[in-house]
Amino acid sequence: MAQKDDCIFCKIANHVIESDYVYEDDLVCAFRDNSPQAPVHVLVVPKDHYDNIVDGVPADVLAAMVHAVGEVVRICGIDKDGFRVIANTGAAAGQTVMHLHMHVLGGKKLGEGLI
Ligand code: DGP
Repeated sequence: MAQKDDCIFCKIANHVIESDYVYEDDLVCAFRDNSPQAPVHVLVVPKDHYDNIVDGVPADVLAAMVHAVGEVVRICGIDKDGFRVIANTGAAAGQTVMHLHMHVLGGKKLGEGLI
């Protein structure tokens, strides 16, 4: 799997378009959401294109995303207070950018419901 020409997150993850990056390694990067829903709202995305979390994502990429979540919460200082990780999957779940991403949200008391 590689990049997709018309995908905004492919462009951001591979620095074709620059963004407000928080963390990066060989497989993934993390940058601040441009419509933040919490004081800390960061998106963790793979550099290669996968539509969503069940789109045949290799185990090393998934592991790199989970590792990146840990780095993001430490860097942003929300590791102790609690945070939320969300991967909206499909339009019915509110996925608007069809490139796998995990939202990392924190920095305030979050709502208690799941939906
Ligand atoms: P979702 O609804 O789960 O697909 O979330 C997509 C998120 O991506 C949404 O919170 C807004 C954010 N987003 C969309 N386009 C851009 C962009 O060009 N730059 C950044 N930083 N965030 C974006």
